[in-house]
Amino acid sequence: MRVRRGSSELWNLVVSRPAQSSGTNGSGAELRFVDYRGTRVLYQAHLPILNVQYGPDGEAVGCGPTYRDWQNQEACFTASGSEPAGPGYRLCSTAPATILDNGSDSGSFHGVAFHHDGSELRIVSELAAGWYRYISDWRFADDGVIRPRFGFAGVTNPCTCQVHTHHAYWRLNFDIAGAADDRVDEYNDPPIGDGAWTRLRFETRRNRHSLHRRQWRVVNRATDQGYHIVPGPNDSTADAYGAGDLWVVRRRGAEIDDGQGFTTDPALSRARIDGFVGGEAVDGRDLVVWYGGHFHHDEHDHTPRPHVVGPDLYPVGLS
Ligand SMILES: [Cu+2]
Repeated sequence: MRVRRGSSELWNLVVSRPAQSSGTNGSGAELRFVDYRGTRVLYQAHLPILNVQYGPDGEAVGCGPTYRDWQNQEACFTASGSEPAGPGYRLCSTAPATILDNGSDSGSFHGVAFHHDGSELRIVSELAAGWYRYISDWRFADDGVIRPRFGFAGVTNPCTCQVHTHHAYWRLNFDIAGAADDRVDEYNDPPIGDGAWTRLRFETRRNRHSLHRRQWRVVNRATDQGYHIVPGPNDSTADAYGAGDLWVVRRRGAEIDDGQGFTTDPALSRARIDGFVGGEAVDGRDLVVWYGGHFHHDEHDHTPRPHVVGPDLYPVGLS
């Protein structure tokens, strides 16, 4: 998929539909070789780990207690347009509509829908895992901002009306201007160390911290280009089962996910991203950032808020 503005190319990336995505359980609409204005920014980006966790009320009526779900079963949604690249990849003339947009668990298309609304490209797919419906939604703005989004819905079922929490973990393999020589800095305001920005020198797990307005940036050490990761307002903070909010690890080929298939056992389903944190130096390496979003889902809470999580990734030095 390419996005051009006049003679200049803004985005160039390769997309796999969920049914062909990588990982033990798939990983939604998966992206590779993401270039912005001719500079490689991501080697691979996807969502390989996805869990649901029920509270005591749900558990008492036989829900869960947890589910490790899958992200490679495509569900039908509404998307109209043509398929110039073959079946399952639809270029839309109007915005696609998933169950989160129209409340409908039907439609004539499954696969990946592409739509450019004048300022950003959306790459949308709807997934099914049991009675859950998940929305895999990537947004690539013309100004370089990337908005990974993941949405939560379901069909009528005795469990979905019980309070539960969704935990979704993106794997973002940044390759800023090439694979090597990246680093990650953490921002805290008020500062925790000497200044607002602190370099993360070793593999680590970090939590979001709203009182410190905690953010991160991944930059190439030589060019200072990169992406600034700003947590989304709905992304919450991990509890014990939620495992964490952000991890920085060295890229290793075998670490696409934690190898766990579908299970209801909390001890097995809990995301084992900590297992990738081995104390290795990450300053100047080929890096992977795992980013977790935690969505508390209570169908009796009618406060209008999006059933969507995801950070905003702002380009640094890339325009
Ligand atoms: Cu839910």
